[in-house]
Amino acid sequence: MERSFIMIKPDGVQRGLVGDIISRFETKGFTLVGLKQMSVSRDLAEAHYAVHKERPFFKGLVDYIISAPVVSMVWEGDGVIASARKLIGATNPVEAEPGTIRGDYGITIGRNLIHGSDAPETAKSEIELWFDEGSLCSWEPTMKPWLYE
Ligand code: IDP
Ligand code: MG
Repeated sequence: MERSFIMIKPDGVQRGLVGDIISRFETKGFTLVGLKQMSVSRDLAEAHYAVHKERPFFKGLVDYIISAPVVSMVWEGDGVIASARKLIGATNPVEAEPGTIRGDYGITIGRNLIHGSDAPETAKSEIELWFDEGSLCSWEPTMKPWLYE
């Protein structure tokens, strides 16, 4: 079953949106297999966003991610990587559709509330970066026959 790394960024935590955001993934039908609130080191934030290290916003982005706790999660389900990106909405909240997390709660690209892996390879590497091997909890929801044909 596919897995995605999802992180509620410091603004989502500070604004009290953790419960709402988790609820959106839960009610969609995805399965939570990893969850932790944590302070992020500069090294970890830089490694996570290494692909953007030459971009002008990189330092501000890293400063933002380490400025307050984040909630790191791994969600599981068929198509969860692409589906989570849809639940999250466009990178710039001004362009994100109403009904998406960024569309409902965000105003600016520099405070866009949440991260979601963008492809199977990045999901795998991000899960390895953020979670120790063996710390994820695989389980079989009893409602599975009501979610999958
Ligand atoms: P994504 O989070 O939707 O995958 P990316 O383009 O991969 O978007 O950018 C990673 C993160 O970098 C964004 O979520 C946002 O927090 C930040 N970011 C991207 N572009 C800008 C910008 O122009 N100004 C400030 N922050 C930015
Ligand atoms: Mg990205």
